Amino acid sequence: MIIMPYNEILLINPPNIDAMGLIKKGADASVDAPPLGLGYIAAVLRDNGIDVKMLDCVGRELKWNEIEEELDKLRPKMVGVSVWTPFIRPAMALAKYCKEKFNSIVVIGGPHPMFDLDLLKRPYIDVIVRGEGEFTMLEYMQKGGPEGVKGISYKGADGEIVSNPMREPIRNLDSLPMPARDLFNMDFYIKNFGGGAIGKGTIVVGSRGCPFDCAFCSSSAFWGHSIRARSAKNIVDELEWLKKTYGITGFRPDDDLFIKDKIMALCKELKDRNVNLNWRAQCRVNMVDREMLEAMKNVGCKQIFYGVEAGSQRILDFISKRITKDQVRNAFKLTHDAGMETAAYFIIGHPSETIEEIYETIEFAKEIRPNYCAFSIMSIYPGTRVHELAKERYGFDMKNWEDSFHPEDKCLPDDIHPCSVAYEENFTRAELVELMKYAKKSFYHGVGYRQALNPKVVLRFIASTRSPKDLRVLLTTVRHVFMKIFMPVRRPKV
Ligand code: B12
Ligand code: SF4
Repeated sequence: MIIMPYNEILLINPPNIDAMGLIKKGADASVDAPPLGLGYIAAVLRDNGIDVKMLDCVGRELKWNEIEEELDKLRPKMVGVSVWTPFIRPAMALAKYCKEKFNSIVVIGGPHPMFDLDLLKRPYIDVIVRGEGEFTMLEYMQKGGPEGVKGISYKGADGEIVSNPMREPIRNLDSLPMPARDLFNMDFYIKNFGGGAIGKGTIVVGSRGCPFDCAFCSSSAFWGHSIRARSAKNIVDELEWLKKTYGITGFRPDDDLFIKDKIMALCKELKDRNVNLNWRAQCRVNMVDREMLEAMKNVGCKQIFYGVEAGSQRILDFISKRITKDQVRNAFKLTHDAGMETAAYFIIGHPSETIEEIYETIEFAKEIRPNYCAFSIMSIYPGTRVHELAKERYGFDMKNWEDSFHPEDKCLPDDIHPCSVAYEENFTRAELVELMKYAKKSFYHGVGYRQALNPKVVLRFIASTRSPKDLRVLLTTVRHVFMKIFMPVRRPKV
């Protein structure tokens, strides 16, 4: 039998679940950035002469019937669908549609399928790409089949799951082409970019891998423990191109982890090349110091987001966050001293967490006085220790991740995602939602309203309201301020 290479593919960025008409529009968590993973794969395939089309359902805000119409026109021979757990329902529906209607070869990849190979038991999934997709996909297409292609799992002759060995990580990320942003509706992403203080912008990803093992996160299992970083020159080349092409005024590096040398090199490059962009970054509290924060501030960094996760040291240790409360206090003080705003992310409902520890988190949030504070409930993702603990501690068994869909939930910005699975060891999902709402109210009641009423902040907020998302944040803040003035905040009964 002669095996022919595959020379065309339709890559698909599935829609939010609200596009399926199952929940109210806007109730889904919003996505403010293009799917760069698909962009990188597209760029590598295109450079190697493969015909790549992109169906960017999020960026084009397509409804389900429009997606079907689009697919009926394209009749793809092969599709590559990106699958994140919150998008599993639309992703599987797309895969099924393409297989049943056009008998397409269906390849899936991304952070969900890597840890859920049982998806291959479904008749409409042919291949799962595990880990980095660029060269696995290229080799698979050039070979015209999965046999011997590292990083691939597929159905064997008798329907059993065959997993080839993992592919070695891409060592030199500078050797990758820039993601094919021309295939996305960048106007949508730039308009919806949650920029706030940094204005019109988008994300770049400067590194892959993380040496930490936080219990709720699958990043190091997916990308590996060693950090592979692009050079500062390569990142700034991309930023200059983005500025010239899309007129961005700001950016957000969405790396999992920043290390000081890399940040210092980036700051120097931004300064030497006089790039003049505003930005904000997410850092770990134990990996910042005064010198680094001042260097960031001097080249346009306005805000730093920290994943604090909990106010109880026992919980921080239990989830292997490897930070102390004093490091948190210090990082917030240093960041404010350097003249930047802070945001703190907390999670409620960690494995083994008690009600007292949840209240400790809320009080700690007030103590460190971030300019912005988000509370989420602990969600279970495949490939995490939290998933293992859920199985061990209360017999959690998620055979079918589409079951995680909760259409009854209304979702405010930063609130629970309708498609997330709560960790329910000590509290039910409904109780966790109540506690999360209380945490938010209590924070605004105690601290947030003072920030919100600061005239400088109010003016900046109004000036930077450009998108429906910004407007929603503004209205939520206004509502919280009024709640502070008129409504008492009571602890929920749990
Ligand atoms: C940027 C980012 C966002 C952006 C969105 C950007 C976007 N549209 O992609 C924002 C801030 C909006 C966001 C939101 C959320 N995010 Co997020 N995000 C990231 C982050 C930090 C980087 C993504 C990225 O660009 N990576 C770089 C590119 C190159 O990698 P990639 O996209 O994964 O693609 C590679 C491979 O996965 C694979 N691949 C991917 N798709 C496909 C498809 C095919 C066919 C093939 C062959 C291969 C393949 O090949 C690609 C190239 O190597 C990742 C963490 C991480 N380091 O990846 C989390 C991550 C993807 N997010 C995550 C989560 C949980 C969320 C939220 C649910 C958080 C929340 N509670 O609200 C929301 C969901 C929003 C929604 N509506 O559902 C989880 C997903 C876990 C899971 N199992 O699904 C991650 C992995 C973080 C983590 N470690 O837990 N996120
Ligand atoms: S939460 Fe951040 S630091 Fe922790 S393992 Fe994930 S990427 Fe690494």
